[in-house]
Amino acid sequence: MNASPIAELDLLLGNALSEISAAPNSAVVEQLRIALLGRQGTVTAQLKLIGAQPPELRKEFGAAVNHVRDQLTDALLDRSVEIKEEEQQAQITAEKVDVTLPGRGRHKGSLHPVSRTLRRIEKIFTRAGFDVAHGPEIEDDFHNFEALNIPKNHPARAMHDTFYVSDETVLRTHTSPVQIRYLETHTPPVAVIAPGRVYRCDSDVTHTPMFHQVEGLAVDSDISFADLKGVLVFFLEEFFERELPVRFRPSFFPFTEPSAEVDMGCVFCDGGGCRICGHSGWIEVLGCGMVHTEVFRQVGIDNELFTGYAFGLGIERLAMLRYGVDDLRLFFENEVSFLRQFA
Ligand code: 2NL
Repeated sequence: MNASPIAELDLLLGNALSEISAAPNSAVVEQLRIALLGRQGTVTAQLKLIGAQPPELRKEFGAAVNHVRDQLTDALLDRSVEIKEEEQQAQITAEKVDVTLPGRGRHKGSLHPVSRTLRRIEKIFTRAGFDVAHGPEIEDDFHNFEALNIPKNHPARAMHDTFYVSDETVLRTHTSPVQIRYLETHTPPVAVIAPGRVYRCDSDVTHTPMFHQVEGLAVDSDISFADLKGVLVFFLEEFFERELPVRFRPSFFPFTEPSAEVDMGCVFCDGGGCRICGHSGWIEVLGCGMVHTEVFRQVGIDNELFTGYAFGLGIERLAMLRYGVDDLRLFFENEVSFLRQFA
């Protein structure tokens, strides 16, 4: 049994509408448009059949085919607009930038721990009234040794301690020569620190051939050992940001008399005794003393009118104590993973 032509049109419309609404993209919509409304399309074929209908059906059939064509034309247009919007939305989603994501980050450089420690030391001493002086790293015999009461046959001059540049010049073994030069160009009262690189022909786990030192010197008409003690205790407590037990032990340096070595209470065990302080509760941090009369004589300062104190400390050593670094060599390897920890 054949369904009526009108019923077939209804079926065609129903199927076409559901195909259109299921079309996933504009290409499929266009295929459907051609298949339905194109020159060879199924609806176009129906339009051509209007004239072939019996006269009593022609008007109704014609209206029905036109209705189907209009419905499908609208549906195709609606679906393409819908798809265009879907595609645009998908593109926007795909291109969306999440501005709340954390950035990838840039690594900023930072000061080397030795530089940081040096700046910290300079800040404390300049606040206490000290000038900061610099001098050459290649020194002559007079400024590095002779003026400091280190005579020609002194053990500190032996080849194994000093890098000789020539018979008469060396890589400075301490920054004392900077202070000798300072005394040659300034008249007391003076208060100065001399930071910088120093060189010793020595290399093992606790010694590197180059390291950094700060020396300090104060000369005036009435300088005493009590002034020395006061300034060093002030410095250590500022540097370590805490009250510290400090003790002075008698020692010897050719350029000071009397001389002392300074210990502070171990910052790792608070004096209780640990591996770092050799279970003594004390850590040696400085050497110091009252400027030797021979040093004053060498630079033309009157021993009857002036006295002075001097001290010297190793910067790497203080940096190790402050930052808890247990291996001196880390300062010279420049491993980025080590250096970043001081950012
Ligand atoms: C240490 C000991 C010291 C000095 C350095 C000095 C400088 C002049 C005159 C007298 Cl111009 N003395 N410097 C004095 C005592 C000790 O350093 O253990 N340094 C790491």
